[in-house]
Amino acid sequence: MMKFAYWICLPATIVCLSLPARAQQQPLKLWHQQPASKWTDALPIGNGRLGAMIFGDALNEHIQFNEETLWSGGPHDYQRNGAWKYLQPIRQLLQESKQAEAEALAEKEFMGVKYPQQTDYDARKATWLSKVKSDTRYAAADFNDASWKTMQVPNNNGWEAMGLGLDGLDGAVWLRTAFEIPEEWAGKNIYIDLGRVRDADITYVNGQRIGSTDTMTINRHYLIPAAVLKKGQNIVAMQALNFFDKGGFSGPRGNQKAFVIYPEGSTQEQSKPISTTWKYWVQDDNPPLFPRYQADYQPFGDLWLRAINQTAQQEVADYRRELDITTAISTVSYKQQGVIFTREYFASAPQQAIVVRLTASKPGSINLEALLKTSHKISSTKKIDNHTLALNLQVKNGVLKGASYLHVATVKGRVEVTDSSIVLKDADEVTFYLVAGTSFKNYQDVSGDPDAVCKQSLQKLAGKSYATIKAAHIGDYKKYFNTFSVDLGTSTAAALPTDQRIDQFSATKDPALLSLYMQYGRYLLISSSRPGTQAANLQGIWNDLLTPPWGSKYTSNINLQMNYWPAELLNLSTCTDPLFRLIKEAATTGQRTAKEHYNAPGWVLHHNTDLWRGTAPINASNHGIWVTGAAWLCLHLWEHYQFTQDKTFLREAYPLMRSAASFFVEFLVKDPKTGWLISTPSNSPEQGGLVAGPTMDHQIIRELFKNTIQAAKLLQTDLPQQQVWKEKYQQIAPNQIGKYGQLQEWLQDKDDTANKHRHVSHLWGVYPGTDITWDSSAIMMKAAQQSLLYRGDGGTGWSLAWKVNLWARFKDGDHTLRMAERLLAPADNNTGEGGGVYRNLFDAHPPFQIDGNFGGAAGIAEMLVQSHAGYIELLPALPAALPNGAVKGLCARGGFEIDLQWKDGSLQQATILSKAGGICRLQYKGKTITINTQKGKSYPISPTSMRP
Ligand code: FUC
Repeated sequence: MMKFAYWICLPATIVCLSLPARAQQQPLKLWHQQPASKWTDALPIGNGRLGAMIFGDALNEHIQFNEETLWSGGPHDYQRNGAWKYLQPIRQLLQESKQAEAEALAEKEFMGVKYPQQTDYDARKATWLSKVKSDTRYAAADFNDASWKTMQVPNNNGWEAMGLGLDGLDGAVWLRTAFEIPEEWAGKNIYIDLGRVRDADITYVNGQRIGSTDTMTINRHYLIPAAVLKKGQNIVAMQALNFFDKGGFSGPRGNQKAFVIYPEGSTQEQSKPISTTWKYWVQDDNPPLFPRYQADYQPFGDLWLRAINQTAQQEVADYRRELDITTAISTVSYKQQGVIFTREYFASAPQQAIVVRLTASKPGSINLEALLKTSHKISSTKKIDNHTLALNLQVKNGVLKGASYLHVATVKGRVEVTDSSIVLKDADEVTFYLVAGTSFKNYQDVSGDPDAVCKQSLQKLAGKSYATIKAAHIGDYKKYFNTFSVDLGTSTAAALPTDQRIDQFSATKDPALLSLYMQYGRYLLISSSRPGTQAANLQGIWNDLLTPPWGSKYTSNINLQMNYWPAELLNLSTCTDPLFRLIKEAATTGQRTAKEHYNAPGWVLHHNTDLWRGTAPINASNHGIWVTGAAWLCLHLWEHYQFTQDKTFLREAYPLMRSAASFFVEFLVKDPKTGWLISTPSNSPEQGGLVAGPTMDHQIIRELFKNTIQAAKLLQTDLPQQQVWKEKYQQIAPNQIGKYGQLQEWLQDKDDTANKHRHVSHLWGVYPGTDITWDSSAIMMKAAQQSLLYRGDGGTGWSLAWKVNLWARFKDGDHTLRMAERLLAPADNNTGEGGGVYRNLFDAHPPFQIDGNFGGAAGIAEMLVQSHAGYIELLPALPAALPNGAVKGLCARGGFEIDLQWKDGSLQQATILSKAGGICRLQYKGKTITINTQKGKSYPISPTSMRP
């Protein structure tokens, strides 16, 4: 081993002074020259518990807000008792290669329990259906629908997303439109095609029923008998029956056309279009609650600030809105009739309040009406006192209640609070404090008092000036944010508005956008996951939909974990606290699932969890039965120890790891064909169906055993178990190389090289795991790389982010950067949405899903430092396009913090801060040095001696 020189034992402070202060040159701001026109243009703020999206309109400001514990559902058991009786039969079917039969049996007997229960639901649904179906007068040709509203169809994202105030609408909705029959078709039977409808429909023409379909996946293709048709105008009326989630016409499946008619005997090619403007009327919006496997995260409300005395005609000039991620303050400023208006917005953690401050350059200029609205149907507003308006609500599909109080403080002017608004006239300055709470106390207890939470928060604000509150917010935020800085170079593009930077982005043109993206990932984590709060869900804490994509819950076959990939690395270790609480709670519910589904000790988590800590299999047996969620989460416990060297933490975390490991001791079975221990039944997320022995599971379980043994050794405990885990470890099916030189995704060599699936599960062992490294097996590493080459460079947001990390682990800096560039591609263009970023830099799956932001931030760091293989490697995957840069505060396993600078593609200088003492092995370009460090000391590395 070669050694290179280093200077030792200089205190960190001296070292910091000796480094050029390069790393924070660029303005870390997102900014735009126009207000948000949609939610993904708006700028997010959050304090871990309360989140808000700032639209920034000058005359009609919209602040959509969330409180992280407002979810549908309620405390209940998710596991299906006695499901374990079917485990062996399912395994047997898989062993006999009867996958379809295994999935069918598992679907029937092995999935978790829905809430509310299916049996009650079926009866209630039948009663409801017979009631709504019996009233068909709206189908008649001569029914007068003049008072109905109109809707443009189809609505791919449901009628909820049409801006018609129909968010959360389930039930029976009538839709009507007219169509004309060309004369030459007279006397013919006519086909009408209407595309798909969520969820069921009964369709009539001129009052006659022409068809009905009760699944959302099939195109509505109905024959209208000639006898039903009239000369000239005909009326088609549909009763759409929507039981849950999105509703209405969802467009045709495949290449079919929708909203067309054509005579029997001809084809769709000869069709004529009919109107896509339909009248609609909600007949019944109260269907029985649809049983769901898990709950949905809910939006809370909307604060609107509407200008009075100023009309849209009065021109707004010099408009700018921005988000400064160094202070976590968003600002809007504009000029109107010579007056400069400025607003500041932040989510204060010390005060547990969202603060909105309005000022104007001319006294008495602020005139507005503030309204609190919500999409929750069961809600009301009321005046609390002369400065406070309250919003109370109750979620429809669950037990939780919420309250939000809006308190206003003004300088000069008049304030009038009614039960529905706060009106301000002629004020000099205005400050709003928005607080919120729910009845959630923990996943088993919903006895909280939301009004009391709001009152308490307001009390804490009493007597404090805006300046004090703002200063405390900045100080508090900076404690997290200032632990890390990065400079990847800059250019003139850095001065452009964020949307323009995104539109023209490449790493060479605008390297500063990459560092902004990295820091934005940290901003989003600090804003959505702080000690004491809930873990960041699929959308962090930001959500405006009652039925958000995938419930905006916690998907644990990649997405939840990816949210925390940057936490340790990017010096936000304490932001993992909510994840660890989630793990602890899921370990309790997961024990019941382990017992009832597998008759096994320990805990298990399948591919999703929610606020109520569901751990049983959900959705469908072909992908919901996937057993390694808990094991994967345990890696985060071990990583926290690795990065912090905190033994007290390890002592608390160890029982969770031990419990997860004890599950697999029981669960793994011997494959009769190979003799290896395999994981069955399970799935390689989320493809290939229910199988025996997916590679990913084996990598995760090996990692779990390995880390649990190491933890037990450190804690000097469980000697006999260590031996058992070791034996099991050795017998687990190994990684295998298949006939295309690929790393096999399954036990059998059946990979399809044309498969472009977003999940690259079998590469888990490369990242985030350590099952495959260049040191342990270069051959396997190459096979993994080959697999990724086959999979290609495309993907959803999070999939791209995973590929950033993987290419960094393969140490191909240029490919890593290429993936990062794709992750930063504009998601939102005129032709639709793709994986990339929205105008507010939120990650696009699409739709918005925050994991890509976090995974991407971690992946950029993996280009600069890696520490998973027993040593710290500096600049392991530096791309040619980023030859110069600096980073400070990047963390490495072993309890080290690293500052480094590079120039012309080579390391210039590095400093290693040892936070826990102990041996530090450093590698750069194949050279390794070992430093015996002391806790609290910094070790600058000599630049001259590091060149190869
Ligand atoms: C998994 C992924 C999807 C999405 C969802 C939340 O099911 O396969 O792409 O990210 O989680």
